[in-house]
Amino acid sequence: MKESFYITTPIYYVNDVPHIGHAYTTVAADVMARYKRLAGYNVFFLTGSDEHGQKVEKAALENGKTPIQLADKVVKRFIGLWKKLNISHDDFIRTSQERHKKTAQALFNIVREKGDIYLGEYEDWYCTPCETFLTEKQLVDNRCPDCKREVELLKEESYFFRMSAYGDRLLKHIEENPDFIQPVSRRNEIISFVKDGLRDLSISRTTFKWGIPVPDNDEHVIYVWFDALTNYLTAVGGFSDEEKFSTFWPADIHLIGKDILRFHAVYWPTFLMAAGLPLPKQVFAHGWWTVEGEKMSKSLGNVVDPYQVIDEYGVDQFRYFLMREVTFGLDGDYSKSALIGRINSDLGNDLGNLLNRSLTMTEKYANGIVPSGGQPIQEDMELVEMAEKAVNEFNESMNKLSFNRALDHLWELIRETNRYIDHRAPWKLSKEGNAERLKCVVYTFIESLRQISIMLYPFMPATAEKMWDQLGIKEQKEALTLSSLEKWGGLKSGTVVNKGAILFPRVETEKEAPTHHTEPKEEKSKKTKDSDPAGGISFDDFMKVELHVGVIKEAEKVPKSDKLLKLKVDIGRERRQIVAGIGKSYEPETLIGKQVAVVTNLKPAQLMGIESQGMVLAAGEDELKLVTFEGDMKAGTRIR
Ligand code: ME8
Repeated sequence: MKESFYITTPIYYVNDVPHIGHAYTTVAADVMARYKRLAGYNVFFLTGSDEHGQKVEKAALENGKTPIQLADKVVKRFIGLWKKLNISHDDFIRTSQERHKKTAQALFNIVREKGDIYLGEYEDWYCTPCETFLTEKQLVDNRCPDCKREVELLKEESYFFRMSAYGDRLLKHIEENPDFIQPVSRRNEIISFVKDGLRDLSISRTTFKWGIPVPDNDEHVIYVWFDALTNYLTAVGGFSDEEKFSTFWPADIHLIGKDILRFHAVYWPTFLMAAGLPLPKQVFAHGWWTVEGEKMSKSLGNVVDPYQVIDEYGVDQFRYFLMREVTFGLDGDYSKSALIGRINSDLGNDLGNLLNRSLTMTEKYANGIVPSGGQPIQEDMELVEMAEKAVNEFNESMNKLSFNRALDHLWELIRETNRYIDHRAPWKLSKEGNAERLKCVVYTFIESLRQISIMLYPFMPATAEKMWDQLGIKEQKEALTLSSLEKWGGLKSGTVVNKGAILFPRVETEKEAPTHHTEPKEEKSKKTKDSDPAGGISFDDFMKVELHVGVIKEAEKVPKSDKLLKLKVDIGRERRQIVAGIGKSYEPETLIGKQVAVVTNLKPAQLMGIESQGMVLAAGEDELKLVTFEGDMKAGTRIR
């Protein structure tokens, strides 16, 4: 029987619409769920909505709605977003559902029967927006330490949970299970919180009605965190479906943001201990997103709407950015320029370009049919070994939820495969008529792409599926599993590739608009004035032009132009995209590896809509010859 894997996100409040923070946790959980399915697990992936409590009741009132009307409306926004984001949850739980009411009441009863819930009187500070009780000591200037808003002093009859009785047991559990709370810095925070001593917890309210009634005393509703946390049991049949429950409980991972760690790592485990239920295996608290360096807030008007980002940049682009940009567990900053940078460089230049050129060459040199691998030699084996290493490191990182590290390893393989193509130069092998080597090289880079597409799948499922289509392996189910990566060569020879549309079109930025072709007139006349009237320029003027040795890494024709070629040129510190008018004199393939002279400080220009970030020097009118060097020169060497 398949091993099970149960992962959850927080259930989100319905008094607010979804933003990038909610998208982040849910995408991360989706990545993990997809990864585990790929690895053959029986996965249950849960997300949902937290609908009860004073906050929702208030928000509904302000909107002229009943709480359930508000919840119904906002839930649609969440469900719609998950669909748009390709979230593959197995269930969406709403705490207003009857199935959940039963579980929450059952848990309450069990703990009460055990003697760990008692009726008392409650007097404490309460922060309504955060749904949090605070001790006098926790207040900062008589305000909530988290949201800095005013707190209320509440005095009412309340049921209490005897949390104080579980501090030692909880501490022991945390210490004996190093993975229980992750990452480690967060674990230490919780340890010191528990060591300070746990107080009994008020778990019911009489001051509002929008909640689950306490069994046998409907003057009280169950406190929202006792209600909300129980959702994790409801969805896997807690107290109702023994078979399902024993399959999936305890949960493998509760994935949450660091804001709600205490509820998950202190309250929740003590409730479960009192009920005699096993504890979740891990609570993982990720970091916090800011936006362009600022805290995200409605009043600042900088809340990032995921719907908008997806419409503008694409769903997989957004998913990739979220998972790649920050170390999972640490805080991160969202900015448009960082997102565009990732799309253009990692996705466009590295991945998109690799797929595109690989398929073009498979069509050109192998009639679009994956050849047999033939006899790999040392230089092919280097890539094979690199792939093996990337797969191992990828898996290791994924199992630690180090998503950005996993992507780093994957991108090392992508870049290495691009380099492999540069060095093995299939166009040369073709010219030399070396059919055997050519077959082997084509097989090697296509098989590498298959492996890449599988590792990419949890992060960018729609892209991976497009790649499978283009690689012709969509129907080869056995070639699309994680275990197929354990051995090189899962791609069948004879597979017919099917080159499709470019996956990641470049995102033009505002900065790219001005070019030297549209330079304002005043600037031009000023330059003329500055130049030497005797007809020469000074040495200093000449030195203003930065010239460097560049090595051409990629070259392709610009569509609809017989003159222009799009080059990728290594200039030492970076790779530049340069559009050069040498298409009538050179075939793109013959240029790879050539050392050329590059003007590197020209303002970028747009040529037929393509950005050119420099100029390659050549001589001649019709028949152009590139300026090259007598000996071997390193990319980036200054020319003077
Ligand atoms: O707390 N950066 O719901 P909630 C990163 N209903 N993640 C963020 C974020 C940000 N700026 N903002 C929100 C609740 N999140 C309770 C949970 S669970 C039994 C009950 C994410 O709608 C992050 O996962 O306030 C955080 O924990 C969650 O949204 C809070 O969502």
